[in-house]
Amino acid sequence: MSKDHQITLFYSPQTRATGVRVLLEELKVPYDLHVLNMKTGEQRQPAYLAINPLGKVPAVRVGETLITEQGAIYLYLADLFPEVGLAPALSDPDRGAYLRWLFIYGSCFEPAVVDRFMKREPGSLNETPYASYESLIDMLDDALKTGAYLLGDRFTAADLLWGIALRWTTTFGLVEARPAFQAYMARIDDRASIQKVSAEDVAMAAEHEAAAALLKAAS
Ligand SMILES: N[C@@H](CCC(=O)N[C@@H](CS)C(=O)NCC(=O)O)C(=O)O
Repeated sequence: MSKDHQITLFYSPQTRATGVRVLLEELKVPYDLHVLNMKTGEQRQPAYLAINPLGKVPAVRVGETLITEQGAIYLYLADLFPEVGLAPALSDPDRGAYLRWLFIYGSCFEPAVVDRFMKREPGSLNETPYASYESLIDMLDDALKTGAYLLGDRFTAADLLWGIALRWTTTFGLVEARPAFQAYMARIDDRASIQKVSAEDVAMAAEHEAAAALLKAAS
């Protein structure tokens, strides 16, 4: 267990790394931010490619353990601090639904949303990893109609992943803002952790834009 080790989050504002920072705030643990300016391409420099050869954030280092991919990071961090209660334990009957939602996110939801964003024909029900966009979104809608959170009354790390993702996908018109989604997003947005990180992201993103503009002007 590497819980006592230093936690470093490789980060860019207003990206998929934002949710991981929110999770760390919810866990109330100290962490270092290693900020990458994507506007100047720092994520594609050799130093960061040594952390994640795909050049994507988030990545997290806990002691000597390096983790990439949102689902894996949420799973690891929430399990590392069980006392906070953001992850059902292995013996808890809710563990199955929790893992399911964490994995559906990366295995089904993101591919479905990216197909829509790229205006790609997704293929038949048995060709896609997510059956159809409609069935996936209906499944999410059904879950959120019956409870405040994905696991009913219980708030977990999976809700941070999904709540934040629904916010950006509905904002970009990739997912329709159904009433259950709106109520869910409002509940998640209300959390102090999100408000703090979002406000800091706005300032950091503006700094990154300015640095990129300076670089461009100098070249
Ligand atoms: N599969 C990755 C995707 C991460 C990802 O797409 N991150 C974007 C930011 S939202 C990124 O790092 N883009 C930088 C680039 O491609 O240059 C995950 O789920 O963690």
